[in-house]
Amino acid sequence: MAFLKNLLSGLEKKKVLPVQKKFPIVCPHCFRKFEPEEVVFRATHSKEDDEEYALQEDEKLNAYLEKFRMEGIEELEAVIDPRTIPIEKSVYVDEVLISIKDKYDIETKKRLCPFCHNDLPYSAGRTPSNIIAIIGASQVGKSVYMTSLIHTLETSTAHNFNAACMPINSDTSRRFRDQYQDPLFVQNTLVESTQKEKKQEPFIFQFKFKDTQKPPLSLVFFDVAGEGMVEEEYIDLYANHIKNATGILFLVDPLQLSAIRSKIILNQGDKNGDFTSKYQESRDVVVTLAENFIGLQEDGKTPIPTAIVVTKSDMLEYLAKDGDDYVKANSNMFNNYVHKAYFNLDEHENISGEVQRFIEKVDLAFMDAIEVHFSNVSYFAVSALGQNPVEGKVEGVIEPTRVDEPFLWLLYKLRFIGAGERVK
Ligand SMILES: Nc1nc2c(ncn2[C@@H]2O[C@H](COP(=O)(O)OP(=O)(O)OP(=O)(O)O)[C@@H](O)[C@H]2O)c(=O)[nH]1
Ligand SMILES: [Mg+2]
Ligand SMILES: [Zn+2]
Repeated sequence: MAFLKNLLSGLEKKKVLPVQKKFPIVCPHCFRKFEPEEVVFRATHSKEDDEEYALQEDEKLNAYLEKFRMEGIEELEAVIDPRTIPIEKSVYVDEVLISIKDKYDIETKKRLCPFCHNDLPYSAGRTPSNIIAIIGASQVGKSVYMTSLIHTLETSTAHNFNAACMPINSDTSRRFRDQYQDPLFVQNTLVESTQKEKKQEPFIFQFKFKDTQKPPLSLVFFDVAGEGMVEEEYIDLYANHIKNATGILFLVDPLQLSAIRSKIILNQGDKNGDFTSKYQESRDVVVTLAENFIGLQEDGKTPIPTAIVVTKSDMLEYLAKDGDDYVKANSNMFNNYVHKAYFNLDEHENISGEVQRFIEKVDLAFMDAIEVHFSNVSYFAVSALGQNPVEGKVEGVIEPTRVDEPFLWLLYKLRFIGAGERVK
């Protein structure tokens, strides 16, 4: 039996994708999907005496900006349709059109989405683009989790999978560092509640394997305002990416579960850590998603792989003290586990089962709502900080627990990494 299992997991590990070099593009701004041939280009210069190349208003871009209540741009360089350019003036790399020379023989590499005219990342069309939506009620820990996850991917997870993870460009790098990473990991302060009125820009990272036979991935992370997650208009305008997501991380906060909140506070004793006073039912988030898009899919269910992630698992230790009621003191939730080279299914099944039983006990209504609307789910528990902050500050070194596991499960489900089981 052990031999068979070994053989099977070996085969599983060898499963690699055929080498594909051209991929459909999903615009990280408007989320329309199109082929790499359909991109348009922005000229890199203007000519006042040529109407075609004069600075002009870009109606498509302005319509996009207006939709998000952002100021339009008066004049921009012309947009060039590559179909008007002779083939010898077009440059293809790995079958993907990446630059053209315009009629003045001036090169442009600025590819734009044909629908909204926003810039496309340079990897567009050359790597599969995977939108990872991080959703959940207000204050469940989305912004902190995204920061801790990306930080972990860059510093250890990528290495464990013989890959490198890095921001797609210097703008993403700067924004992520200034708004998320440095405040948390350098200044040890927590980010403010994400604003509902503000459009969140995507954070695009590349996950590139050292083995060139494996295609790299573009990961598009979105951090949304939890407050908006129960409003139809918000989802429609600011969270459209969820509908087009390749994977969903659905975060649930144990401190917002009425069944256990008071118990945790009580058991915490005189440690005056932060406790969110905001309270929003996770189930209401499912309800909004259901009426907005899941309900329109076949059987009213979405097949998008969805990781249900219990956050702030460090706080569950206060429950464990109370005996076996909800969580065992020796629960796997409290032990970090590092998946290396492949996704360990054994380890995953243990934790998933445990968290599922936990949610069943504390929020059955949410569990039922999930089962009715999501067909591809698994359960996880993470602590992005490894501690409870006090007055908006963390102390010492941040030691996350199991923070990359839900993400690796998504990669496994999307067949970017293999899986294996321990030999019993
Ligand atoms: N104990 C503990 N608390 C955490 C952890 N992660 C986040 N928190 C707490 O949860 C609060 C909210 O975290 P955020 O990441 O800002 O929550 P959010 O889901 O982005 O909230 P909105 O932007 O308002 O939707 C933080 O200020 C922390 O006090 C964790 O791993 N452990
Ligand atoms: Mg936030
Ligand atoms: Zn677009």
